[in-house]
Amino acid sequence: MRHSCVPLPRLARRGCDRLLRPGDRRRRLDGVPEAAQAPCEGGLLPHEMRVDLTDYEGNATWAKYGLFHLGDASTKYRLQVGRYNGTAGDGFGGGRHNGHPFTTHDNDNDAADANCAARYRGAWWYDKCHISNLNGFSYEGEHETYADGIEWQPWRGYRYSLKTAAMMIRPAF
Ligand SMILES: [Ca+2]
Repeated sequence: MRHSCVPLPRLARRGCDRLLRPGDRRRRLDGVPEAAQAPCEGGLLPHEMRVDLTDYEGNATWAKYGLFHLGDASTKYRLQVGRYNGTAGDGFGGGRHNGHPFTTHDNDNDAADANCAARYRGAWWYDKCHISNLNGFSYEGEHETYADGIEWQPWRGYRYSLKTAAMMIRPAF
């Protein structure tokens, strides 16, 4: 998992400081794209994220988030995601993943008694447990087991493992 933010060159850092100071989430400036109103935490650049998904029947869909930020290792790579739009449905919505740290089969940081990564054969920002599981097992389409494939529940539900899933991140301004 790569960190979602990159250090800014000096010029861009000045721009970020002009937008928002660390910890300042309220200050707004005219002409600044909405996504750039996200916190410039520690002088790091706010990012947006797009998810592209396909199934085995030739369908494609997408979800875009105007706000995407991962915390560093000290936060266990806590996810901040919001401002959804798209055709796939919001697979990070409903408070299920936003604000949660990352869980793997050997590092349980989720909100469930069990380890969601072990139970659902993935690694993700689990709550207890998920409405998306893009690191799940590749069953290549429909499967009998529950929610342990490459799932995006709002689109194909909990018993369909997707053909492809791509998460793309770029600076938000
Ligand atoms: Ca747990």
